[in-house]
Amino acid sequence: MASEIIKKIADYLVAAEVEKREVVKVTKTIKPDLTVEEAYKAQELLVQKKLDEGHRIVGPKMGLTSRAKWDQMGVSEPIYGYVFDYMLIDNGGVLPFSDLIHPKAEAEIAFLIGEDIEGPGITGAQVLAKTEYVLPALEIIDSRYENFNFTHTDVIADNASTSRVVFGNTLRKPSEFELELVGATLSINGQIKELGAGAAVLGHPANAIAVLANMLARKGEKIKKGEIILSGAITSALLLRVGDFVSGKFDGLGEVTFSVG
Ligand code: OOG
Ligand code: MG
Repeated sequence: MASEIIKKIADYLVAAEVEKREVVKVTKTIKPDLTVEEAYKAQELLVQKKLDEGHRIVGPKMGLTSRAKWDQMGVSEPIYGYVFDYMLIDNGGVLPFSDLIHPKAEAEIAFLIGEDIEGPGITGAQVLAKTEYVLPALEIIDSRYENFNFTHTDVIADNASTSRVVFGNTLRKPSEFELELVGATLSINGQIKELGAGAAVLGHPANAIAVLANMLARKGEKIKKGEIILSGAITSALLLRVGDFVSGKFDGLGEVTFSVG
């Protein structure tokens, strides 16, 4: 049974998302000594609330898996959260700015999982063997905390800032690539703002999925066949404004775009 205080944290963060309102971080308001275990418990309650409302999980996601993100956010340990069906935006579609608080965009490589992956002890090579396809993605993160100001445990409780995702249309077999060498650019209004390669994500994006499998194993859970999983941003995230046209280009995996309306 979750304690009252953990329920309060989940309610606080769900309300902030629904009301599109930034809030002061949990470790400054509700629970200064929030532990990693309690933070994932709060995240679990938040996820359950969404499931109870009829939303469906697309897959877990990894975050804070590159040096660029660690430097940008001041938090340097990988975390996971969950992407839901209501968060999906079509490639080339519109992100309604008024739906969110202070969205930022990230370029990521996603994995469509072909077979269950159960930790502990999973390696990147094992992940690749169980990956049906890889595809490019843009994640739109929208921390519910003011100024994206949070600690490791705050961001875990906030479902790892997960908000919207645009998947690309090009699905390729992972064996066709050296994913760590896949270059990516992130542009706004035709100007390249960030660039990097798959290796920025824990040396190889499949390593991020392996870390996820091993983290889920601590709770007796696994990565499931059919899930589509973001491996974490390759570069730092870019703050979005109304009217922006955002494009992520990935070598061999095509382009993913959306406009901010
Ligand atoms: C946390 C979420 C990070 C990623 O890809 O690193 C994330 C944040 O930066 O607000 O999704
Ligand atoms: Mg991300």
